[in-house]
Amino acid sequence: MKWSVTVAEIPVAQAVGDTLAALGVRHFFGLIGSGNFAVSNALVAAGATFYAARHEGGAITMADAYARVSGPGTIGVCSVHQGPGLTNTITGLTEAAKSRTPLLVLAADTAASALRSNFRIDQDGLIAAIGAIPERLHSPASAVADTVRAYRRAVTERRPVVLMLPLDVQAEKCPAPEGPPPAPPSLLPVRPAAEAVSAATDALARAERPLLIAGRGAVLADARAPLETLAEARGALLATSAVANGLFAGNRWSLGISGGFASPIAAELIAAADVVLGVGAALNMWTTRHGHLLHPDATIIQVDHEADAIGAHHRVDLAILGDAAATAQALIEELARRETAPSGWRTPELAARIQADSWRQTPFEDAGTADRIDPRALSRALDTLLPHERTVATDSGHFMGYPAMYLRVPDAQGFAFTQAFQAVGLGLATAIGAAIARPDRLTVAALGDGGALMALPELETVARLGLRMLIVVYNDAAYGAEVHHFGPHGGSLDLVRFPDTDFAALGRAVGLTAATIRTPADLRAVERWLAAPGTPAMLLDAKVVPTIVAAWLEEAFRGH
Ligand SMILES: Cc1ncc(C[n+]2csc(CCOP(=O)(O)OP(=O)(O)O)c2C)c(N)n1
Ligand SMILES: [Mg+2]
Repeated sequence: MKWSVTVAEIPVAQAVGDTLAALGVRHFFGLIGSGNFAVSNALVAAGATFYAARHEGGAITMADAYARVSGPGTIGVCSVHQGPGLTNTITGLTEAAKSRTPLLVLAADTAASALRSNFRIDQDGLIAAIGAIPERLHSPASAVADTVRAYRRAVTERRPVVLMLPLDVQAEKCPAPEGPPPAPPSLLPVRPAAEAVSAATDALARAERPLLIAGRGAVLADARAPLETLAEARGALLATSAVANGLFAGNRWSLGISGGFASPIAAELIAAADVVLGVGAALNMWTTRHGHLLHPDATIIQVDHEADAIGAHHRVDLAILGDAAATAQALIEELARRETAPSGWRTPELAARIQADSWRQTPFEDAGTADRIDPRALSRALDTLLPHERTVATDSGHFMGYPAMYLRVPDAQGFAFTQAFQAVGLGLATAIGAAIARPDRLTVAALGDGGALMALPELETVARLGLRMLIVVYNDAAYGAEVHHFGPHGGSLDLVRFPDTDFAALGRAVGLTAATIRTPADLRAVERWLAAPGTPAMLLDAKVVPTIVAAWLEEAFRGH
């Protein structure tokens, strides 16, 4: 029996779309098939903007980067067809799971009874296997509650959640929700235990050369201000993991990135620290150069809001379980209570050395020729040419250190680094999601030729969406990382070298502005482009010297 006389009914897909819009979803990414057509249209009808990718592998990473660059409080949303639509997201979804990005994937699913559907796979099992959370619309009656629960888990657990939308449930109607859905509870950050704060303050108070290394946990906790105050109170220097690059931009005591990308002066000072406070940073092999960057006698304090992260990669002498910002605040208060004076490390001479010896000032022998540009010279010239208000998104590969080292960013949201899964090919989609999150900034997509070719369909997306973007392809016509990995051992490199690709022609074919860069003088094309706002995004096919081997990569291969 039906109560339809008094209870209005709406399609389940509409209930899902209305609920998500009411929860605050304003932008979403995806690729439309029959299974997600209705729900995506419902979300658009409810006020959200949809961005169509040309491959789900792009759509998922766009949503991931959109969430990262928008900052705490915003989740990424991606809508896909069942079966292959979902399997196409798996690499980018794994990246998001490893990076703990709050993300909601709306994935159609076959009806429970459609045992022989071509599209049928165990979607729940697949999603669980990569560390994301499978959720499900269980019935028309629970559709709104199921949607709210999936959204809430993505926000509070900071993980990608895949909400399965079975076609048979979608085909039904459900009662129209009465009033807006309940907002997820706002959870206050976890304060650390007093004993842990006291022990850490003891160590910090004794330090002569204290150093603070902040990671993504610090970015997510919005901890810049309390961390800078804490560092000032103790006269500490500041550094970040690669993914948190930019967090302390503009602070004269910031050394930039700790790890393989660290400048010589940064590496020297990081190694000199006698107390290292890692905050929301895994202190993994990349940040510590396989543990060799930090002094063997340094006292290591690690702050994380998850017990599992503490000591996972590096020796830890003192652990503090707590939110990055709340812990910084507690340490500030305890230092003040004890009236601890700053260490003597911050001298004007040291500040001058830090400013004078960054990567941009460190000399190198320019290996450029008449038809090949040195990737360092290219990166340094771009840093000078491009507006400071920028977002730098990088792909994976040998080239990736150059943009991280030479291209300054205005803040942590200005650096989009989807590298937790070390997958090649996510860079362009990362840049697209970033550009949509921050249209006020110029987005720089730094790609290798291998990664650019993996992401090729999304060049069309950049042009179609009219994004303000400079795509820089560091083109060595090779999987350079593999060339430099195996070349020194005398292995055949035939499988990892390719004929040169004309990326400028590929860019023009989809409507982008494009230029081939062989010498620094060719970068005048970028100046002309910058001077003509409103022209389509630009692609640079930079023919780079293929023989230079980045020190960070050599070190990673050696394991020290
Ligand atoms: C999806 C994926 N496939 C393969 C690899 C192995 N891999 C690491 S770097 C690299 C080469 C990337 O080439 P390119 O984008 O041109 O950058 P380059 O190293 O030449 O600077 C490959 C194939 C990977 N990390 N991820
Ligand atoms: Mg290459």
